[in-house]
Amino acid sequence: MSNPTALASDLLPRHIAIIMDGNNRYGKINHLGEGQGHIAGKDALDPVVEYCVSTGIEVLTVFAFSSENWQRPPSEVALLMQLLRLTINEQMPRMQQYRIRLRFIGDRGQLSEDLQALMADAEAKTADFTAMTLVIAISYGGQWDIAHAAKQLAQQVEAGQLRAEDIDKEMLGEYVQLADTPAVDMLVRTGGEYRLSNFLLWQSAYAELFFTQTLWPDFKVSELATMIAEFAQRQRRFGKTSEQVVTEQQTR
Ligand code: M2E
Repeated sequence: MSNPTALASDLLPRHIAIIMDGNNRYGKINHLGEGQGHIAGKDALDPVVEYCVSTGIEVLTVFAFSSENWQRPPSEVALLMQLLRLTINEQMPRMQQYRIRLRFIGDRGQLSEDLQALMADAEAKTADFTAMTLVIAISYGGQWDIAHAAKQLAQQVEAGQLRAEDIDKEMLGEYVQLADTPAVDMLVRTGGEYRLSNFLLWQSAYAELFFTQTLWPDFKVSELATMIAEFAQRQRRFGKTSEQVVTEQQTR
């Protein structure tokens, strides 16, 4: 079944990004052991992925591990790395089943060789799938992303292949991560904080923002569906004065 909420496809987000926050608080509230909140959070993504595929969302990007997360206690970093390994291995049959392309963004050089190899292998095995693209941001930061793009242009200038005066936002936009996918339409943050936390800064320039108190392990597809309906409402007003919207509704 495609687009089960029956929203016109021009009112659907093409690219949804999610900051999956609240795992540690979920662990504390539910008296789980250290790191167990992340284990609970690991499984909350599956129904969200299935819902996005069935709704016709083209790209879903999730923040699994930020540039700043390296500063967490070493035991938590180690657990998250182990969970990443485990999750990638676990997800591969599902990617095949749903024909989902898996991609990773972030500073891979920071990750262990075996994790880098696992990521490259997962990308290669799913490269031809077109039902949806699932992007996992690991060791990712929006400022790193923009600096990394700037460095590539600077190297071209240094090599005499590019003139500095020819650099504009369109050109820089071709070198940030996900330059080949639609911009983020909808950015969701769970866990009750009202911050972007250095997620997809460039790619979210015009994104509609959604915040919820729900902790990530408690996040349900029904809440995402409500947000997508709200997104469609907001799109109907996009770039128009409230008077124009009223006039349009009257002439319908
Ligand atoms: C994820 C990673 O906090 C992270 C722990 C591991 C699972 N996770 C959250 C992810 O974001 C890889 C895949 Cl293939 C899917 C989800």
